[in-house]
Amino acid sequence: MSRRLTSALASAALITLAAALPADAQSTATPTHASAHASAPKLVPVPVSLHVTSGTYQITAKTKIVVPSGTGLRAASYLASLLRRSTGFPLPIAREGAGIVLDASGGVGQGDEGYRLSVTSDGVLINADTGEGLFRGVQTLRQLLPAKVESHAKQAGPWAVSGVEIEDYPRFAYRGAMLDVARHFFSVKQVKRYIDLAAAYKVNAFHLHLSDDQGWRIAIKSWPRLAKFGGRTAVDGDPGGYYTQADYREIVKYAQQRFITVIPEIDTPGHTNAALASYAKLNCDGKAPKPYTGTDVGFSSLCTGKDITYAFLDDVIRELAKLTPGPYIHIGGDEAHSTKQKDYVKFIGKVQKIVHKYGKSMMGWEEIANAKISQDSVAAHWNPVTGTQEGTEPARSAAKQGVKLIMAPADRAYLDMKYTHKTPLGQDWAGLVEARRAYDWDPAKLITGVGESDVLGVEAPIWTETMKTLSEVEYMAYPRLPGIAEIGWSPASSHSWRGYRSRIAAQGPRWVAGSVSFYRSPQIPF
Ligand code: TNX
Repeated sequence: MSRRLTSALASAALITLAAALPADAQSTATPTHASAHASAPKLVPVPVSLHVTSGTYQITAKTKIVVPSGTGLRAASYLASLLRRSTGFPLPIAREGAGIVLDASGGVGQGDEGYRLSVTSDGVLINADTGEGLFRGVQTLRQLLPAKVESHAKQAGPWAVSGVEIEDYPRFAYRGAMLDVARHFFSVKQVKRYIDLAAAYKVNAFHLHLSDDQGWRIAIKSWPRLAKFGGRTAVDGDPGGYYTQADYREIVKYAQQRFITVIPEIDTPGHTNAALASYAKLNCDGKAPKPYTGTDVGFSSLCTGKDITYAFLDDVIRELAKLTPGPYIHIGGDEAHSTKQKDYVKFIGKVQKIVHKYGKSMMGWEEIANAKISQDSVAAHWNPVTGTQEGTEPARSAAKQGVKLIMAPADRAYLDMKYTHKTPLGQDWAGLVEARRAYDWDPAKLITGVGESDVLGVEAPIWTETMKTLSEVEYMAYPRLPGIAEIGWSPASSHSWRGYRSRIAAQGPRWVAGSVSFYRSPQIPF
């Protein structure tokens, strides 16, 4: 992902240039945002530029998906399976001819994720410099089709795509979704569905919170009791579970096919009761605590003074790094209230060394920036920002150290916060987060001293203390997750609640067709 990140960062710089232009010059650069035209297709995230043109293309039983080079195959097979399922058409993938053409021969010049899409009566053409760019373009094409395209069963046509010229690329390199599989466990099948739903909104990182006080969810061969014993529990005494290494590989591969990087998190030094309960020797007093099924935070800590702690982490990180093609290992680092600050700072330094030893960069929650960390590390800002900028020290410390930030403020981006006081699931410690609150903020303007170039991107975490089924998770994630994804992808100049509100409303019928459970926010005209 690092090359991709660099080029996406370069395109972010282009956007910054565009934003520096006077307002009317800017409007020529991005003349027709979808929000401005009633007839414009309603896309989330809104593309950089969109022109409605005349002509309509019909997908029929004779339509082919044309991929002039092998680079486009991943995007083509994704599109083919999606369209075959709902249209019932054969949609063969061909090397040449007309139809839906996915061309990765380059010339777009907007980073790895950039693409151009044009629809005329003769066909659909998606151009990109990479297979990844084609894949993002395919997600846009999907939203140009009738909502019933999301159905898992065959539907009657017509399958019309109306004329459009789109040019598009992301504002930020990182647009993440995080799923907590530790508080409640979710099967490989459920995880795949969550990944798939996020891919539709151009999310490109999937962060798996694999361990916490209540459960350890990944098999580590050198420490088998972590999963076998530590994986048994979940919040409220609900059934636990864990992924075998083969399961994890399957998730990684599934994400890869969608150009999504998996980031595994082993939370340390706090949030570690499941590990401490599995191995007595990891505890300072040599005594294993009981498994924990409550929802308190901040009571557990690895024994930072013991050598075995680092031998343990070396084994875990080595095994995880081997299974993970992406550039990051997430080491948690949040809410280590039971670790003394001086021990915490030393601990983070040591863990960062282990992560580097296995060829990866360290990602962590923002507290890791209270330690001196290297510039390839990434810190995720999560503490809610009050009007007074209180609690923003770690994020500012990251920026000062040249460490990039992911913005995931709990009072905007936490998908486990209740929408209203009536929401049956979720928590409210960071306040209520209705659809508008989740969308209406700018990651580069949240914290004084943390600007556009300090921000790698955004992330929407979902913590599952109160959620046991995937449909509950979906209800909390939709419509908020697409809002966060749009903030990460679309140019700052396109940000408008009014425009977004009508575009996100148009996603409702798509979720209905795809049986996605979602919250019908009264703020959105669904
Ligand atoms: C805080 S945010 C946590 C999680 C909880 C979440 C609940 C963060 C890095 N830690 O352990 O699950 O709040 O909203």
